[in-house]
Amino acid sequence: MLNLIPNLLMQSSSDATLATGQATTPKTFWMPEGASTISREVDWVFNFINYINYFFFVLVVGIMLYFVWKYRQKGREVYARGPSHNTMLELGWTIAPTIIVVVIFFMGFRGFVDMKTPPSNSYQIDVTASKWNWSFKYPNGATSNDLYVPAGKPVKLVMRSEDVLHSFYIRDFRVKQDVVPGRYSSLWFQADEPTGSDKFHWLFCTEFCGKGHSDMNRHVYVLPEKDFDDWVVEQGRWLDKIPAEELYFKAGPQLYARCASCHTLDGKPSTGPSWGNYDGSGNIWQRTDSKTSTHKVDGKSITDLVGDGKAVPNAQSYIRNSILNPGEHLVDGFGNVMPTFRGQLTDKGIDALIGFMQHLDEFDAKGQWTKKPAGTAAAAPAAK
Ligand code: HEC
Ligand SMILES: [Cu+2]
Repeated sequence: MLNLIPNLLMQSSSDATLATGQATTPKTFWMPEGASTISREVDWVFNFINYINYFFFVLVVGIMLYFVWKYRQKGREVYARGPSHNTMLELGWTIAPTIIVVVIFFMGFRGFVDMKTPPSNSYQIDVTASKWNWSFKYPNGATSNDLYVPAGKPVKLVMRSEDVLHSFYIRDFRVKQDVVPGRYSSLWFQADEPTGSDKFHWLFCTEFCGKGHSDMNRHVYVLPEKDFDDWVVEQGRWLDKIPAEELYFKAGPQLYARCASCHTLDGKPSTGPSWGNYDGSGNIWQRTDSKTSTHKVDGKSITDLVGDGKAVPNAQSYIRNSILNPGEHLVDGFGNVMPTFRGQLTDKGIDALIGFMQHLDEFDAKGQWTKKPAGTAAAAPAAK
């Protein structure tokens, strides 16, 4: 019963920052310790409803038992009929519950709106659910099977399913959301208290999704922001395991996926210039590497910019610079809207993308590698 009191106090000062080592809400008979900022609101409504239930359970059952005892038949006497109406009583048992239910609605609604509105500075992690796995993808391209999040920062998950309905649930954070094939759903939370890497919160799939459903339990690690940054960089080094000569076809398509929303391969410009031949000057590699290119950058021919003794020594440097400082030189006809990939792509990632551009003829219009590795080196790439 006493649990309600600390929760009430916390609710009233919900913006107060927590001292370290303190859970957001205490463990109760029904709930594990709360560990996210939303758990105060959720637990408060939960406890509120729960204590109302206890109260009325005791009241109703108590009165019932009392009446059973009081009006028991004592002899053979027959009682007269009791009262059939009591206006005050009836008004009371209509109005009081209505008020309680409206209060519950507004408290629940407030929490719901909070849960549905991720702060704009949220750290985004992409989640893919499949039979029977969770995959988490971080902004630098790193992926993991357990979830790692920075402490003290709002985290937004954008989730999709590859096959059937799954449901994402972290009970300690009091967050739960269906993951539906064919659409994106999202969810956010903020956990202020780091777990370290030896403790964790449980993540469950709570939608029965086939025989491996129970294999979808994962760990959620909350790391201090600094440790998290180090972890995500380290985790992002997936590229390091790929040998240099396989880089362009093993890593290229994956990395290109992050450019595909603006750069097509089929020659049709979209937000950015197509990497295919869109202006008669060849594909992205040919037009930057050629000494006779008619490609226009900053209102001039790219040959005035790129080459021995020019501002940019070679095509590789031009492409690298376009990725790290996209606003510095602008392709004619396009606005300065490309985001910088500084800090998101390593040198090896940029190498992979340059290699991808140099071998564009080996990829289909979606960026899938169509060539088999051995024995085809002799065939000259068809001119496009
Ligand atoms: C939001 C859209 C957008 C995304 C995403 C994007 N770019 Fe761009 N990119 C542009 C636009 C617009 C231009 C033309 C203006 C300019 O030069 O900055 C451009 C230009 C370029 C150029 C120069 C092209 C040329 O023909 O001279 C390169 C190289 C480039 N982008 C590489 C990339 C790579 C690599 C990625 C992914 C890692 C990427 N871009 C992601 C919008 C985008
Ligand atoms: Cu599932």
